[in-house]
Amino acid sequence: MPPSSAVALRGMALYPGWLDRPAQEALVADLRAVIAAAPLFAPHTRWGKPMSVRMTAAGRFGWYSDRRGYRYIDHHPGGGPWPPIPDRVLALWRALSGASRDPECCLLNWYGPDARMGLHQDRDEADFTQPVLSVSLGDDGLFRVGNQERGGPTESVWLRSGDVLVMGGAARLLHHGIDRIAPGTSTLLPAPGRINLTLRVVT
Ligand code: MD3
Ligand code: FE
Repeated sequence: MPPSSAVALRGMALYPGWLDRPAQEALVADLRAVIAAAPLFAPHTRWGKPMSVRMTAAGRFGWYSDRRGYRYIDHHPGGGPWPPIPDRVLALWRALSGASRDPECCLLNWYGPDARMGLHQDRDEADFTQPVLSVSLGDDGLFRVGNQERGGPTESVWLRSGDVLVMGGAARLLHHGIDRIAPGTSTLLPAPGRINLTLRVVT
């Protein structure tokens, strides 16, 4: 794949098109196996409303939420184990994250045409000195990044299929979200939608 250099976005490093089309297709094949072993589910918010993004995970932990709150759990909500993180995903983490530890959770977010994710911080992990790495596949997603505190100015950028984003240092605690996707902008997936992988060290 042609190595692209990083673009700085509020302290995050964006690698546009880091994965070429064959690499994206290979990753999607790996993720089909993950979803077959650990089916997508819709986490509920604390208020009992299902989130529009469907999720599953690979690795030691998966992220889960229901009326009892947000947390990591060591098994799929259906009772089975989380599958292992695919080797090519681990290779991506080791190449780009700069982290001293391997990821313990590979969250898989599936966005249908109307799904979105509100502004939030990722703070359910124990060690904020460990970076987060995210991979976008399929249709474009409008990513919004804000500040460490609530409120203040935000910046938006379209994340496209094959883009990789690394959040380390002060950027690790920035508010962020996905306002919407643009259905039909990619031919990678058989139906309109977007997949995001978010890799994190949890403990
Ligand atoms: C900036 N996912 O799973 S990826 C999430 O596209 C999440 O599904 C979004 O936010 C998605 O928590 C955004 C980009 C991202 C991921 C984690 C971050 C940006 C981040 C953590 C800290 C700062
Ligand atoms: Fe997040």
